[in-house]
Amino acid sequence: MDKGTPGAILLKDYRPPAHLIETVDLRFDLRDDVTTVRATLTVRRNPACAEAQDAADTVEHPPLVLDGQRLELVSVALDGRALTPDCYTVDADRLTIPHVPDAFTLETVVRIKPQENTALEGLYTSSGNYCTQCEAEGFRKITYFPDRPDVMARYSTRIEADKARYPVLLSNGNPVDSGDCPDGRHWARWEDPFPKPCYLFALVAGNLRCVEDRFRTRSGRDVALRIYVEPGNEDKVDHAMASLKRSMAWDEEVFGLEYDLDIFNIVAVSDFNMGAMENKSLNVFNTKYVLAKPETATDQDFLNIEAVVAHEYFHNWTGNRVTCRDWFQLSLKEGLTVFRDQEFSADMHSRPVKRIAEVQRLRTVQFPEDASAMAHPVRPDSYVEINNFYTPTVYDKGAEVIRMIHTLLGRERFRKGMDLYFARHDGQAVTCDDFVAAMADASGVDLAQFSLWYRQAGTPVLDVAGAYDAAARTYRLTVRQSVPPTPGQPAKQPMHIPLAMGLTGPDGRDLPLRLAGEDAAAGTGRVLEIRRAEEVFEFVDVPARPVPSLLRGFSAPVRLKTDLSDADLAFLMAHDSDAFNRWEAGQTLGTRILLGMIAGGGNGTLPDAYVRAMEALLEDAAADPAFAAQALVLPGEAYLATQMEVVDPVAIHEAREAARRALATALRPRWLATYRANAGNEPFAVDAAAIGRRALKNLSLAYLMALGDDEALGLCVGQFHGAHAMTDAIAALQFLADTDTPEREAALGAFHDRWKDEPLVMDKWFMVRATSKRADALADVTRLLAHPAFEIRNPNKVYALIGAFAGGNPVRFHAADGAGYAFLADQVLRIDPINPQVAARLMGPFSRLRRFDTGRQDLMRAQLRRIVAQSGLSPDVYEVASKSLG
Ligand code: B3K
Ligand code: ZN
Repeated sequence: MDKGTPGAILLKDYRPPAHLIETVDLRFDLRDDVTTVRATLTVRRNPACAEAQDAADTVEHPPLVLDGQRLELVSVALDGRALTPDCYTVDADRLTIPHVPDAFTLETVVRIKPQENTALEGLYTSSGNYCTQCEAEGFRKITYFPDRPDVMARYSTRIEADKARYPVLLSNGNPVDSGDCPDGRHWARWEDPFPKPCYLFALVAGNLRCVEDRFRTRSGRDVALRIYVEPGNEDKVDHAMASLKRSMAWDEEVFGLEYDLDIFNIVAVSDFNMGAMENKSLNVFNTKYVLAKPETATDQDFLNIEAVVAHEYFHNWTGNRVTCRDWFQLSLKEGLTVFRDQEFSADMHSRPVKRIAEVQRLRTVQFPEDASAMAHPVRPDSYVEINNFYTPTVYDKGAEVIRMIHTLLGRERFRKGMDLYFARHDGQAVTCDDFVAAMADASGVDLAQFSLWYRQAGTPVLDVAGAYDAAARTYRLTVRQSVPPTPGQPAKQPMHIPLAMGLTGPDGRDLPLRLAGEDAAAGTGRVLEIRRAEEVFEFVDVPARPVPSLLRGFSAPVRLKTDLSDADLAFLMAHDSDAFNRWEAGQTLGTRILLGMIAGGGNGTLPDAYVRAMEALLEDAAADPAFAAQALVLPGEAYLATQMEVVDPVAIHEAREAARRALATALRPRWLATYRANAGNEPFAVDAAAIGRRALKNLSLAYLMALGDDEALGLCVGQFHGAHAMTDAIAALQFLADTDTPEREAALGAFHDRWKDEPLVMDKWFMVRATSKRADALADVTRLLAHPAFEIRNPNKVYALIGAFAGGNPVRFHAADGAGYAFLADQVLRIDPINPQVAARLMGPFSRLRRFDTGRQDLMRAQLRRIVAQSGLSPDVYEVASKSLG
């Protein structure tokens, strides 16, 4: 990390808070022009700091410093006495009161303008309803407060608003009282019994409809579950509600964790910077992760909703009951909660298929970040704008770190570690080290070297070579590891890496594994622990040359290099007992072939062995359609890019398209048969089997459409117009959108006319156009900026059109003339004054510029310099732009 960046906050500068807040009483008066917030805080000097100061003989009481931004201060009173302006100072970021007693009550009154808040952080309006987003540092835009997660307080909140326009008034905890005011207004008071950091505060006021259900916890507590949506959307919450109930049951069963209040509320809002927010008992969600019915949402949407509902619910323990000491520890709650939601989804559906999706995301999003100018450890040690650190590294690599602890400890000891973590830290704000200590203490496993995973950035490389000695019947694996340099970390230490593996015998079965020096074989699969730069493992009693199956289940987030031959990979593709590694072997082989084609070989033909291996998968597809639908996909363009020294997006696209056409031609009758076998109009269900059949059907259609003949086009158009489920409609639309046919325009027009009043469905329409492989994609995207359904202030729209083009259409975004780059820079500059978080997030592709040829690098740098030169740039965009320039 660049420690020299101006304005950077450093982990090593952490100090405990000088003052603690015991209770917070908030009164919100919501009016059209302005909202008034009266906050009454009971404050006391932090005894921990007071002792340290007394020991150092400093008698002087520390000043009270409260964060606050964009607040109009009306009054300040201390212990009931109004303070005159000479008793405090206010600047753009804080309120400071130099002389305060040890314990006191502070009352502030401020005015804010939620209607003008386009950054969607703090209190803002969405479709005319009020809502909040406080994580990470939005509470300071609502009132003066020590806005840091290690200050935990008990909250009570009174909300007053016009009754007709805002019939629903919600905050955290339990509703304790409500009433009418004389002038058509009403009020409600909420109390949250659990102390919490201010980033978990939430308020909602609006015209919302509620769908209600119940859950009885295993200790017999009846919990009211309420999902609030805008009128008209009540028919789209069943799946979210069912997902919530499944999550609650799963957390009790797997982790023994029960819900702790009588109400759990979810509110869906259409203007939201990210997916959802775990505010205590009042989760606020992007509508994208709540609303679904088969006609409007894809299978992937259904899966995402289940995962995000679970994720936010799981935060109640991992994040809310035990929270982060400071924002450097963000992965304490995020990595752990992602791991928990991944395990939940794996238990609900197919574990290998879920794992494949996780690894694809890790490799195409997190590995590139780890190799970019924005690379940072899972626990960063410096940031300029914390909102830039809600990253794939903190979330997804963070989850991998937890998964590795799970692998090293095993299920039972991991559970003991979790129990100890809660026993020690319930109600506290703690660090990643505290989590690792609980795991180590509960299990007796030494995790000292392991904790480097929190501190060292960069994706480790594991280089594994095998040697069979037929005479001695031994098989030797030599494992070497290295971690590449990253910004601020030129030299790395060896990591503690769990390497799950097996040895596959010539008959395709796993061999018993016995290491030299062991008395007997201990099963057929094991986890080798790599700790040094080089380790050698010698297996004895190996009857024939095995093919090693390495990194089963992707047991560590590393780049694996092996000396396996193409024939070995084809063998594993057919026989590996680990489903993930069967998929992986096919991907590795496919990657080799495609990289060869990219380098100019093969004139578009595929090795026969590869085609036969794919054919075998296709023949067997009915046994596990969901797995087949993954295994039959060629490595994606984003993944191939990570495998090249210098990324050539055009060559990648052309080679992959040629390979797709070759596979389509070679196996056309089989694709057609598979399409037909899975195209029956079965009743719609969101279970793993039905999702798998739809995925396989649509993959078959994709291959047929790669040929684009009349028969394929006919099937595609037929599917589009006859589809009952969005999964089928959008798949067909996407294939048509790449074509140059009248059917394309007809389908896009029909889809638009049917769905123009459904914002989430229109996002899909924008996304399909933005990711079209046609040469006119950028011109189309530029035109669509003026479409009536596009709104520059709505994050979903920006991500669906601009984000999808820049991040999801590499061949057009990276056009050699630099037009895509100029377009993205224009949009970043336009959005930054409106919403800095969204603007900064759009810049992801620029932060990876070093991976491209010098021509493209120069063009991207020129745009970054144009961005940095802009006056009044937000810290969010400035940080990404300046670090990307390097
Ligand atoms: N904790 C929130 C993310 C908040 C992002 C702030 N910029 C959602 C989640 O991870 O559950
Ligand atoms: Zn989270």
